[in-house]
Amino acid sequence: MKRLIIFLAGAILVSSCHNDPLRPTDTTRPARIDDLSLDSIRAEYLYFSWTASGDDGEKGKATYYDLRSAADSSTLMNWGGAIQIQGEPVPAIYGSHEIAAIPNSFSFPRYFAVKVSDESTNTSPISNIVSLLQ
Ligand SMILES: [Ca+2]
Repeated sequence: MKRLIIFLAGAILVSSCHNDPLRPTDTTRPARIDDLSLDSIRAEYLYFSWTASGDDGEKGKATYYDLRSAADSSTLMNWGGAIQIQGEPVPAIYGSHEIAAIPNSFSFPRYFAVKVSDESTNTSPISNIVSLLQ
């Protein structure tokens, strides 16, 4: 009986380990989003849309979006200094039409882009940039 308990404890440990050879580590990042667009500008919200990327390139479902903005495109391209925006949707399956309503509290000009990550924090390249000049 004691041996059985030790065996079970070992099995649980192995099944929760990321290095389990039966479940290889995910190293494939989501594909880049190339169709980010600003569809509608309202007094209170900006409405963005894009086509969902996947967990692995163009397959599956990613884990989270990171939509950011900056007052100039070079800051946005450097990413680290860009402002994170709240309100992105949870990713749907690859190819889905995604919509985000973002509170319109920006000064102009303003540039926007999005990255998408999977559950292993593999992150896509930066998307196309959308500019809002006035
Ligand atoms: Ca992946």
